[in-house]
Amino acid sequence: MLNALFSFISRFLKRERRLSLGLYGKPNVGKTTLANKICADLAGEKIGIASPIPHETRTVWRKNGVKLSFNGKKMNLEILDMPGIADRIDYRDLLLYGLDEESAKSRAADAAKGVAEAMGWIGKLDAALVVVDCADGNPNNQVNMTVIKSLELSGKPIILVANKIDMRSANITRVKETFPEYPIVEVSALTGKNITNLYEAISTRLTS
Ligand SMILES: Nc1nc2c(ncn2[C@@H]2O[C@H](COP(=O)(O)OP(=O)(O)O)[C@@H](O)[C@H]2O)c(=O)[nH]1
Ligand SMILES: [Mg+2]
Repeated sequence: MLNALFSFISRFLKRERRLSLGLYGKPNVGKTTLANKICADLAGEKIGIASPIPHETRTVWRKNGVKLSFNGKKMNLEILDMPGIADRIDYRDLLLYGLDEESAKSRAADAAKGVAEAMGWIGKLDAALVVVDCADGNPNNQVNMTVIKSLELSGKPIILVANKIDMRSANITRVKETFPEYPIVEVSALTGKNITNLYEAISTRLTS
């Protein structure tokens, strides 16, 4: 109790704002790679495993004590790396990645639960990064629209992150045209390109 009080006073004096920040988006857009980059930069260790096989993240991975300090502004983030939101999960699609039938079925069933878990978190978070893959031909898809609308309806501030700008097929113009009402931060979670722009956006646009 006393510890909690000291911690509160110390945070207040340091003007350190707490913010729980969820990463949302379709499977394979690079949420975990981005969460790992953020956590490695700001907390010294990664949060989870990224993979080319869809639905690697099937439950919410959380990391506390992710300290962002930008232009004298201090934030204490909790990063929540969400399972990918998919409008169709079919175990047969996973067979193409070399999984056997049993593993594919179990992965698909867990992934479906993961979608529900991720959507259930929307009401509890302070803010979200909605991650879009610039190299995905169609950012104007049902998943992106549903996630953004749900976050908006819950009154959560959003930063739209256009990821994978390092890819030759990246088309940032299409992402901008699809979401004209949102400022977009373009990054490569893999190479770290422009990641400082994301830290600036979090520290200036998100409040708890
Ligand atoms: N080229 C490129 N690949 C990326 C980038 N971010 C993630 N990836 C790759 O995309 C795949 C899916 O990444 P992951 O982080 O697991 O996606 P998640 O399902 O959204 O969590 C992996 O093979 C990553 O290496 C990026 O910025 N550039
Ligand atoms: Mg993931």
